[in-house]
Order: sequence, then structure tokens, then C-alpha cells
Amino acid sequence: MTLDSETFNQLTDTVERFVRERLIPLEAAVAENDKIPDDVIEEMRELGMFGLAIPEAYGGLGLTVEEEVRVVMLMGLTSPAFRSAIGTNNGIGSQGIVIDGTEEQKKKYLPKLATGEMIGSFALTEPDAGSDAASLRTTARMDGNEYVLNGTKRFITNAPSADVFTVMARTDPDTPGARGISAFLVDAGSPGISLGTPYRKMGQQGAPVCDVIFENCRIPADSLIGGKEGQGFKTAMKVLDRGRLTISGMFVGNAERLTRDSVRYASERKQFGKPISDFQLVQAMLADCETEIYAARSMVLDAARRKDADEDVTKLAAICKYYCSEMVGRVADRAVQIHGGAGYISEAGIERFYRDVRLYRLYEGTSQIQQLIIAREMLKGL
Ligand code: COS
Repeated sequence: MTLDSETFNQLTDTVERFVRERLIPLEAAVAENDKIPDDVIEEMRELGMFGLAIPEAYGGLGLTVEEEVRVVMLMGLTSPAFRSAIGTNNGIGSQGIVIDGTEEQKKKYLPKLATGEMIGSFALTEPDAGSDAASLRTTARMDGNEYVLNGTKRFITNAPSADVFTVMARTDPDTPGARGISAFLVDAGSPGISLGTPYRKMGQQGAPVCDVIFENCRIPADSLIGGKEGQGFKTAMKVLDRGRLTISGMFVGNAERLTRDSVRYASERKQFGKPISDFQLVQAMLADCETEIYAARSMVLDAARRKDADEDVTKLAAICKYYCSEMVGRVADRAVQIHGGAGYISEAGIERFYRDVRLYRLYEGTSQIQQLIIAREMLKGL
């Protein structure tokens, strides 16, 4: 459902203020401690931010994709760790249920994911199945009224705090590739689950990632998403289509933040007796940032509107993910350049963003996978 414009404007005003007054001042501490303070998580819960994309019928705000993307762009004005905290509940950790779950599964999980009482996480990647997701080896064997899971999931965002995992596992060992894969909802407290030590990463401190290991993990048969085997790969791909679109909004927001900081710095920093913003070579870098952000913002909003109109956006989501993640990488590089030495040291926070945004070309499908999807869609049916 679309919110009326006044209610939606109130929401965006609130998020913008929250980002400016509450989150931006905490960026350095979150990076230093590798943790978002609990009271901030609580405030995000109170603001309804865990349920932006969960339908109203299940306790969420039920934003359209366009509305969600606009909110995510605002969240992009601060460190990505804050969006990541709410990202899986709105995205890959809940959308499998929203898109393909049974009514019982929706009723059981979505209201708690919407309030943030539960954290959702998405377990697709494995040690030997990254870009080639359909080659995953985790198994789910039917035994009486239960499935028994065995395997390891790698680099799982929000796994350390997760209460429920959407797990892709092979139910049919004789069917290789996508068709033998099913999706499950696995409670984190199920016997036979253990977590790896959280990874130390290049950036994105405060956004915890670890492995999830299943050893004879028994889950009830009704944990199968949609109640149908063999559909799990398609569920994962549909979730990723939506996820790639919404995170692209995040990349636009990060690029805007970096550009705003660069404009301010360039107008304050003086060299050769005048602000460096007076120099045309600096202006060129600022203009390139602004131009690319405009293109990125326009494409994300267009794709979001098309998704809301029920168009197939597989290609457009890949285009957005590809362009926007590469774009913010270029913007972050220029931001370091404009800040000069100050951009390379920790205090200004620019080098932190530079490291944070490097992930975007890797997760939810590398740039090369996006290129492959775009070309495949172009060549389909020829
Ligand atoms: N929506 C719905 N169904 C989809 C789909 C989509 N976006 N993409 C593929 N499918 C379906 C196909 O139609 C096909 O179904 P049929 O067997 O009925 O024809 C099935 O899924 C298999 O698709 P495909 O043959 O395209 O699978 P591939 O193994 O060739 O892999 C890529 C496709 C490479 C695109 C996929 O593995 C991928 O996205 N990899 C990256 C994974 C990723 O993003 N990981 C990040 C970590 S998760 S946060």
C-alpha cells in the first residue's frame, strides 16, 4: 500500500533527522567498537525501521519499493552498518517469506521481524558456492516429520544476532543445480546449529558476519518455504532481485554523503591563497560525482516504480546494482582525492567510507554476475 504523501513525508523527515542527529555522531564509535549500541537498535525498532518492507497486514509499514528505496537513500547518508542492522529484516531475511511463504509462515515470522523482536538472516553462500549459487552442497534430508540439515554457510550477514535463517539446501541429491534446491526457515535455536567466529573485515564494522554450521540440525517439515520442494533457488533469486534494487538506493545515499562532505571540504580548504573549490580540476571531480549520482538515483527510482507496477525487473535490478555499486566506488575514490592527505587518515571518516563501499561490488552478486544477468536477459528468446 502507498502511504499518503503527508505520512510518508513525516517518515522521511523523521529518518533524516534520526540519521543527522543520532547516527552520524556515532559513526566513529561504531567503527571503533565494531558494534551498534543497543539503545540505537531499540530506537530503530521504535521508529518501525525493521518493518519498512513488511506488509501492513503482518505489522510492517508496507512501503512500496519506491518508498523503501527513498528511505534507504536517506539511511545511506550515514555509515552502512546502521542500514545493515535493519537491512536483512526488510530484505533478504524476510522477503523469502513475504514472496513465497505459506500463510502460517507469514503469521509466525513476519510480525516479529517487522518489530525487530526477531532478526532474520539469509543463508545462501557456502565455502564452495559463491557466484555459482546453484552448486550449493548443504543438504536437507527428510526423516519422518523432520528435515535434517548438514552443511556450512559462509559470510552470513547478521548471523551472530539472527533468530531465524532463510536457508537454501539441497533436498534432492540426485538433481544437480538449481532444481534440487529448497528454501527453509530455520530457527537459530534449533539443535545442531553453531556459529563461526565473526569475521574481521576490510570495512563495514558494526555489521556482523559469520559462518553458520549445520550438523544433523533437525527442523520440522513445515519449515519448508511455501511447502514445496525444489523451489528454493527461485525463491532466492526473487529475493535477490528485490534486494539488489533496494541496496542500490543505499549506494546512492553513500555517494551523496561523500559528495556533500567533499563540497564542504573543498570550499573550506585553502591552497594557493584560495579555496580548492575554485580550481577547475577539483570542480571537475565534484561535477562527475554529481552527474553520476543523478543518473544512479534516476535509474533506481525508475526500476523501483516498475517493480511496484509488477514488471519483471531482473535485468533492471542487476543494472542498478552494477552501476550504483561501481559509481559509489568512483565517488569514494574522488572523495579521498579531494580531501588529499586528510582523506587518507581516519579522522575525517572518508577512508572509512572508501573501505565500506568496496563491499558493494561483491555482495548480493559481484559486478561480473550482474553483467552476466544483464546480458542473459538481453539475449533471452533470441
Ligand atoms: N527470478 C526467478 N527465477 C529465476 C531468476 C529470477 N531472478 N533467476 C533465475 N531463475 C530461475 C531460472 O528461470 C531457472 O528456472 P528453470 O530451471 O525453471 O528454467 C532457475 O532459476 C535456474 O536459473 P539459471 O539457470 O539462470 O541459474 P544459474 O545457475 O545459471 O545461475 C546466477 C544464475 C549466476 C544468476 C545466480 O547463481 C546468481 O545470482 N549468483 C550470484 C549469487 C549471489 O548473488 N550471491 C550473493 C550472496 S547472497 S546475499
